[in-house]
Amino acid sequence: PSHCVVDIDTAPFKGSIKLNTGLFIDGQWVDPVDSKEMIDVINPSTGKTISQVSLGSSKDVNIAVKAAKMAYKTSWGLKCPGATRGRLLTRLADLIERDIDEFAALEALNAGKPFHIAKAQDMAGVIQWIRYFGGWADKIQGNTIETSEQKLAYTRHEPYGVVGQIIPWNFPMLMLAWKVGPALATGNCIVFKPSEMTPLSALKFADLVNEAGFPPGVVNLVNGYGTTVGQAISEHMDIAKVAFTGSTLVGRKILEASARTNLKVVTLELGGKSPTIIFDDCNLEQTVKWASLAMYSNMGQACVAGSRIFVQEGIYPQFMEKFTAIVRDLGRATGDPFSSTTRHGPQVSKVQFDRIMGYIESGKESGATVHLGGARHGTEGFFIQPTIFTDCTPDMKIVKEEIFGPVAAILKFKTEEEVIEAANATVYGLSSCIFSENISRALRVAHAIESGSAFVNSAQTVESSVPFGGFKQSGIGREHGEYALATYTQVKGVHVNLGMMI
Ligand code: TXE
Repeated sequence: PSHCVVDIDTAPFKGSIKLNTGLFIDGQWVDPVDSKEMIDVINPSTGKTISQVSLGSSKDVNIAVKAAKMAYKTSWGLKCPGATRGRLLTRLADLIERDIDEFAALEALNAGKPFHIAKAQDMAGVIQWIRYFGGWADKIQGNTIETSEQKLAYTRHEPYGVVGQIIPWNFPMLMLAWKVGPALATGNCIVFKPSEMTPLSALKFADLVNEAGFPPGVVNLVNGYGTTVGQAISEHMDIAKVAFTGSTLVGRKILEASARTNLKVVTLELGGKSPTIIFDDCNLEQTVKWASLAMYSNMGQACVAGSRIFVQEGIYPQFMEKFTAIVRDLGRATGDPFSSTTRHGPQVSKVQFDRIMGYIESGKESGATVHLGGARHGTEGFFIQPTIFTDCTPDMKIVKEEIFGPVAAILKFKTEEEVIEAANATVYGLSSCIFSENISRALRVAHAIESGSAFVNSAQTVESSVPFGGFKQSGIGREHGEYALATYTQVKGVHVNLGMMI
């Protein structure tokens, strides 16, 4: 059967990992209804196939939604006390922690993340997020509302029922945790699709959902392509809400699908072209490190990547000298994700590699200067050197479009007013970083930038408790914190007559 168990030898990581490669529906591993085709899962460090997983279709989505509906009616949602949901989420977090090395190895193998970073950051985040939302599960509360003495009015925050979740490849487990945590805490059942490029860690996750003791059908996984399985989730009449992280292009398609079908609630976490703004009065030693992290962490494949770096002219030469040294060091730490000295791995796929190389070419053609990098690293796999472009102007593609790779565009500025205007001259609005030791100025600029997150004298330090999401075309809705609960519940106003007569 296609839902076989594969043994993945992750040497030099110790041991091998057993994975079910089928679809996880109603608490069981099953074959797709139709297709006997499989999806090749590629190791981006080598370009070679690691394994194959089942390829689902809209028919499998239908079956998964039926199972989720049944679970919602019988054993989850309002049928299951919040404390029980919380305990299951906590148990799930504990099991993920037990197997953290295997998860980190799968992320390293399939997504090209340096193993030690996948463990200390991605997986630590996954555990934190699931625990955090486990803590919310018995604290979902409505309000009583003062109306008149003859009336009791109150609100209930009820789950939607079945929600769909479409997961990207840049943080396969972390993005899953961001979505699964609040959905389960609030009592929803889930049908989710991992990215077809990075499905391996989600397969292991599904096994742990069973081991933790979630009722069958509460969490269902359908592997497949966006245009089939993703589309079927977006169009499904019995899915009441869909959460998506990915490209702005696909985000639009999901909204359109909702408009055409059942007007399901759509939350979107999309692309960005986030500014990093560096003032003359910054703490330079710290700033260059944060700016590098903002731009190059996860090989630039982060929605919040600080890919437009605005540097005030007074500090420009010093900044460039120190920043270049740091990025050059990062370039030297490029290589095998399983090596303990690696800090920069491959891009996730050939498609992404080609896209990014295309942007590097476009930067050169449009007259920007390659200050550092600008080429492939090595001859095998999808590695790209950390790259810095200088002499950039606002009209260039590399300044306007999301590259989603390790490519920074540096822009010089003079005044605060000028940089606010330039930073806001984008259709995106996900994040921003502001560096200045003048706290009044730093906060003034943080407030003036049109973005859903602003990091002052830091970067990428997202928290499970602080809302996260996009202004403008970077998205709709917020993840994390109490705000995420609001996107997984619908509010009912209940009116009780305590003595009104007609
Ligand atoms: O994303 P897609 P791609 C951005 C980034 C990147 C670009 C393209 O700029 O270079 O998007 O990446 C599923 N209906 N981000 O093409 O296609 C797909 O199967 C429903 C930013 O890989 O958006 C996968 O599970 N679903 C981002 C998920 O959408 C569909 C993270 C994301 O893939 C679908 C990733 C459809 N019609 C890319 N088509 C971020 N915000 O962090 C595809 N999918």
